[in-house]
Parts: sequence; structure tokens; C-alpha cells
Amino acid sequence: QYQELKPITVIGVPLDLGSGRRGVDMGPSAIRYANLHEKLTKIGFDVEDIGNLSVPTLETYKVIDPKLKYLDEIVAVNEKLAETVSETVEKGRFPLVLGGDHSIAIGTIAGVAKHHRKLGVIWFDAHGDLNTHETTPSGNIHGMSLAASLGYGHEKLVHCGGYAPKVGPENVVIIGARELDPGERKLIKELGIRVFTMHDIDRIGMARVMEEALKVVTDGTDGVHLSLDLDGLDPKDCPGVGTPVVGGITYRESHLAMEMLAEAKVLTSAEFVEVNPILDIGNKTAKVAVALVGSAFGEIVL
Ligand code: B3U
Ligand code: MN
Ligand code: MN
Repeated sequence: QYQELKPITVIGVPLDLGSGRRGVDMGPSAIRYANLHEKLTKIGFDVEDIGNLSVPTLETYKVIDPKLKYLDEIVAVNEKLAETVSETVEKGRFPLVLGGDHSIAIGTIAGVAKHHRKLGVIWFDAHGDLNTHETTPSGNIHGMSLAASLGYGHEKLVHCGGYAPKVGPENVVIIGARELDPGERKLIKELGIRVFTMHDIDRIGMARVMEEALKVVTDGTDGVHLSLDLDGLDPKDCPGVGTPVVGGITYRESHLAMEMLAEAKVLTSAEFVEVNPILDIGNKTAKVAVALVGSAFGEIVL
């Protein structure tokens, strides 16, 4: 019944410069190896895979600013990604981006948001990714990508794609948060961003969380982007992530979230990030990513 959804273009971004640990550069391969293409084809989609963007190798570069590690290299990749995603949308296709670390959301969202009057964003993550170079505890840019998309942080990140901001705080929702830094909490309060922490999921259940989240991202918007960090799930289900945080969203809860998203028929772009095969057990995390893609694109049991 989701045939009316657009044909899909898969774009791999094997970038690991934005995270503190190596290995997420192999994420796109791991997700493809877990049969992403077959999954989407079986559901009935027209799928094209345009391969990976070329990204710089960490060993080739030096950290210049420890509060913004590999800034220029990350900006260059994101500018290229923004162009690629934008061209995909122009062709009438659905961009499905495979990470790579979560700094690539800056480019994906930059490529998508200019085609929308107002874009809703679902940020599925253990973290807020709402740091700036002034608040970051690590200097890792994957912890700054949502802030940058909202217009906060270093101007090179904020102005990716040549415009800013990409999204308004009233249409952003974070689901699964359980590790927020002081600067992130401050920004959440200042901007009034809706955050469904693990506390909220435990208390009211994923079904109600998704009902509320869908209201936020569809309120006055003409598109919804899903930015799914696999570390939003519990490390028992997704051990292959760079920064696992205990007490996460279960496999079932995350499927329900994706199924409700598919039912709502609002999704216009998506990315699945932070799969780290080096830390994984038997490609488990990539397999979960593909299963979640299936649910997000309308796969149902009966
Ligand atoms: N908030 C911390 C840790 C972190 C953010 N995103 C991930 N880890 N994956 C930071 O470094 O900004
Ligand atoms: Mn993240
Ligand atoms: Mn995270």
C-alpha cells in the first residue's frame, strides 16, 4: 500500500571524522551487506543505489581545532552530500542516506530542507547532538549536527548548503535521549524543543510518544525527515555503535515507532547512522538498521 511512496535513492556516506572512534566509515557496507536492497525491493520499491560519496581518510588529516575536529573536511563532505541529496529530491526520488557518523545529518538536512517550506525532523538518538564548539565536551562534530541544523554553532556548519537555519525548533522532536550535556539541556530549554527521554517512553509507552511526536513534526510542515542514530536503541540490540548508552529503546519499541511513521505516510527523507561494524557482533546492528528501514517503509507482517 506504500507504492505511492517515491522511488528510493540510497546514498552511502562512509564518514568517521565526526566521531571519536573509528569504524563507522564501514557502516554503509555493513548495512548493504545486511540486504538493504532486497528488503526495499521486496516491499515493492523502485530502488537505486548510487554508491558512496568519497570521503577523506582520517590518517591524511590533522586536528586543527580540538573543539571542532576535522571541521573543514566534514564541511566539504556535507556540502557534497547536500548537493547529492538535493538532486535526488529534484528527480522526484526519496533520499535514503547511510552513515557514517551523525555529522552527516548536517548535509542530508541541508539538501532536503530547501525543498520544503517547513521541514519536521525526528531525531532518534541516545544523545541530543545539540552541542556547539562552545559547549562540546569532545570536539566531535557528530555531537553538534542537530544544533547546526537549527542554526546554532560554527557558521561553516550552520551555513552548509548556503542557507540557515534548516529547521525550526517547533518542528523538531528527539526520541530516546538519555545522555545530554549541560549545554544541550540549556539549548533544549531555551528553544523549547520537544524531547521524549527514556523516562517518557517508560512512562507513557512508545505508541503515545510517537503520536505526540508525529503531531510536532507535521504541525504546519510539508515534509518529515527521520534521522536515526542506532545508539538510540539499547546496546543489547545494537552493540555496534561508537557511544553505546545503557537503558535504550528496545528492538520492539523501535519497530513500533517506524511502523507508526509508515502508517502516517509523512516521511520524505531518512538517514540511518552510527553503525560501527568493528564494535558489532556478527553485523547485528546493521541487520537491525535494515529491519527498521523495512518497517519505516511500510513492511507489515499481515
Ligand atoms: N554529547 C557527547 C557525546 C556524543 C554525542 N553524540 C554521540 N556521542 N554519539 C558529545 O561529544 O557531544
Ligand atoms: Mn547522534
Ligand atoms: Mn547518539
